[in-house]
Amino acid sequence: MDYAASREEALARIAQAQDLDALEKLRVEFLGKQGSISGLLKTLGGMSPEERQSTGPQIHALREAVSDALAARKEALEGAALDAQLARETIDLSLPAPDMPRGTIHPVSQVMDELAEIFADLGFAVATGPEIEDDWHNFTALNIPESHPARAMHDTFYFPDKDAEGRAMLLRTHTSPVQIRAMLQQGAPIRIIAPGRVYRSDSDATHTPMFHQVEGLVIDKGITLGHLKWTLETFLKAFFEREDIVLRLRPSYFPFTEPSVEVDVGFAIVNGKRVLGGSGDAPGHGWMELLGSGMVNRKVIEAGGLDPDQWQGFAFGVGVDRLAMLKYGMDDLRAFFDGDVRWLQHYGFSPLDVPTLSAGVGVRP
Ligand code: 2U9
Repeated sequence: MDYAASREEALARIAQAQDLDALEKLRVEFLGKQGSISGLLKTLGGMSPEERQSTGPQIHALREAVSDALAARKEALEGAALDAQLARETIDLSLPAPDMPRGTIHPVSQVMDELAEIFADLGFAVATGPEIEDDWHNFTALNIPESHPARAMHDTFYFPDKDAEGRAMLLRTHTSPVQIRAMLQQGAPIRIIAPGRVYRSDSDATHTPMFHQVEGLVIDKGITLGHLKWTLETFLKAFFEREDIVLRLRPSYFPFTEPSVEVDVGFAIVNGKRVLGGSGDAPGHGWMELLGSGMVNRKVIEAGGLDPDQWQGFAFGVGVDRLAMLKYGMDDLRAFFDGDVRWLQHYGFSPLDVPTLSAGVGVRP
């Protein structure tokens, strides 16, 4: 056998391999388990000692040469591939930067950050939950049984199929199921706000099928309407950044709270626009309905797995989009969801101005 010729042929073919795949095929052909050189090595076992002494070193030298050539060619091909990639992937650092960053923080995100900041200072944690809910968490646990008119009133988006437990599935109509889940999971006491998207099949100038809510829930011992009023007053003063915010509590009805109160905020008319602040009873002033709230219904505390004779609480709910419009002066809710970059340039916020209580929660861009 002419090992020198085999070697020349193998090295020539390796030198001609154009890419790593072709080279790998050659490695398998020569040195793989069934490879030609591996085959030669296996013949050593059947040779006489003299034959092995003369042939062995030639076969080993052949294997060494082929293996070195494969490694060298591999390095060369990899180097060439890297060079090609580096040549391809260039960044022109001399290009001018855009004249200004285009993205801004959406007013809804800004207001949610402001709410989290203000309520964190009052000891509330932020809780979130699924937007696809079942009718027990969204309705039944909140004292809205199947026959209750509130179920129809919520204009619910239902899914066609029920879940494994036979519960109707829906897009949550309020963030209240988040608080039910929190009561069941963490027990009492509780101080949370639940901000997020909610869905109702309702669409006109002031209603969109998806909007944002924040709800709050406090469960503890000896909680009264006084705690509710102080909390909402402190929140609204911090949010609107005015000390002269005046609240008016009116009796109302919600299935999940008893007693229930609607909260109005006093406003004045300044240059034809409503500006929050002062008593709504003053001349030229009025009251604007802003929040719903109340003491958590005993049945809801029970549904949350707690004993209503031990634990009491208050809850409230308010539209985040509505809060943003009032604070930052937008007049059309639909523009919130158009994704128009010009609107965002005007109404959006700088990502660098994070709301803080020390620097002001509502820093304008
Ligand atoms: C639990 C118990 C009670 C949350 C509440 C309201 C009153 C309310 C509306 C405000 C404007 C919805 O966005 S809106 O249309 N909300 O009036 N929400 S009390 O009560 C709860 C929640 C969870 C466990």
